[in-house]
Amino acid sequence: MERRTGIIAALDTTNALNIAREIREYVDAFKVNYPLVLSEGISVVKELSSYGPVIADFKIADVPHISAMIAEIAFENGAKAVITHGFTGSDSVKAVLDVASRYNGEVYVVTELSSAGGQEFMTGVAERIVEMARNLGCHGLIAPATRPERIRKLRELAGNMQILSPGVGAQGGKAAEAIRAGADFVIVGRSIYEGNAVENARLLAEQLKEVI
Ligand code: 3DU
Repeated sequence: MERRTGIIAALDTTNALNIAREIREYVDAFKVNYPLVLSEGISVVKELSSYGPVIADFKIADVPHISAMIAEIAFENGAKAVITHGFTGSDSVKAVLDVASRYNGEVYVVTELSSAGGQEFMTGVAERIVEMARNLGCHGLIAPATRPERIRKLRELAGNMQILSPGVGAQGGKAAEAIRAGADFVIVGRSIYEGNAVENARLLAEQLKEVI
């Protein structure tokens, strides 16, 4: 993913298209998740793509042929990247990568969720997931802004993979701290789209100029 501002807007809101149009100059990409796609339909990916690259955060986690089908639907509808889980094992992640390569698309792998529950099981296997993602040639990782010390640790193992970091703002993480710990991008939802999205995005971009 090409970095200019270091911000990826998570558009978990039905007003996604308007917000994307208004904030595009302050962000590098848009992330869509199930709430938006299940309510608006998959065509929203193509519509959003006219304002910038779209990452389909479907947290793919299934047997390989189903994981591949999900990735195919995301890419054929214009997604530039997909997010997959890594705990499924390498066969499923590889299936997603194979589809991505046909579209010149990118694959980002979840290491551990930014919520407290992410520590219950996922922290224990995150390092192994990073190693697998790196060996398979994935483009990047999703790592928690709520735990910068974990970003720092996973960064050491990540090689050339990019780190995208959610959990900023509403979940308590700090954008600049995540970047300083080794994230390449922060993923920000509510702290942008709740309230004045343009002003929120502009201020965050301004703040991040110092650290990227
Ligand atoms: O908390 P926010 O409103 O900034 O939204 C965060 C987004 O990032 C949301 O779409 C969520 O599904 C995603 N995400 C996490 O919050 C934490 C993760 O570990 C992975 C993805």
